[in-house]
Amino acid sequence: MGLALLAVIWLITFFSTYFFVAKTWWLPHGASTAALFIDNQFALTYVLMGIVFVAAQGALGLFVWQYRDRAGAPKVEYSHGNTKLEVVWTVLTAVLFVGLNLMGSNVWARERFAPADPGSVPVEVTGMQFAWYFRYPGPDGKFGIAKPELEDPSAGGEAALGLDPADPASKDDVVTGIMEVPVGREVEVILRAHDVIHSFFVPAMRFKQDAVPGLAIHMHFTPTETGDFEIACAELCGLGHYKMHGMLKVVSQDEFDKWLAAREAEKQ
Ligand SMILES: [Cu+2]
Repeated sequence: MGLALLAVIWLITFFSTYFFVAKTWWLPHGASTAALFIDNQFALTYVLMGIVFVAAQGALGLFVWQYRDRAGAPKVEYSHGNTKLEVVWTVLTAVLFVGLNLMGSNVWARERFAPADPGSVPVEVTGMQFAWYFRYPGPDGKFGIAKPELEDPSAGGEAALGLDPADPASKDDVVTGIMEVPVGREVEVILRAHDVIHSFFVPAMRFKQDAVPGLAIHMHFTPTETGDFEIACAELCGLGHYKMHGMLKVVSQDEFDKWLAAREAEKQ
């Protein structure tokens, strides 16, 4: 029985470790400036935790077998633990967790607490059950006022966001259903939510942030490659959560300018 349990524990350990080592279900290719650091931090965390996991499960299997019940086995002795050992592994764990947090906090804070570059591209991203809307400020560089009482999600587009037509700054605002940005330039994301908490997740950009009703959350990222990248809602936000899918198109500056001008022209 001890041997069977050892085999089960080691097999579970082997297979669960295998899928991480073989990268069977892994992150998509990273396409932003923060991706390299985040991926390295991610890998380091997995390697360290993997070593601890394999060592602990290996020892567990071994002990299950070694201390099995058998004829002539010494009488069991129960201990109340070893204070010295407990202090050692608690301190080691604390050092590991705090250390990894401090290492990661820099890139985390850089996207959130440091303001976006003055030349960044502002895009307001609004999550509502169950779609993403993207708003660009237009040639005046200013977002018009959006009023909660004017919001009408069933109408879609500008009306969904509650743009106030009386505000001159809102005249040239462009609202789209896909997000398009130029490559190599910082994108300032202003995150809003209409109804419940959503989470704006762009795996290829290694970008994820909750959108909270009543808050305008400013963050930024810099795409480094052109292409189409998926946007998902990473917060279980209701029955239609599964279809809250969007697209991020990263294009050249030229293409971006043309696209935005065409959206602008459509408004007139
Ligand atoms: Cu959502």
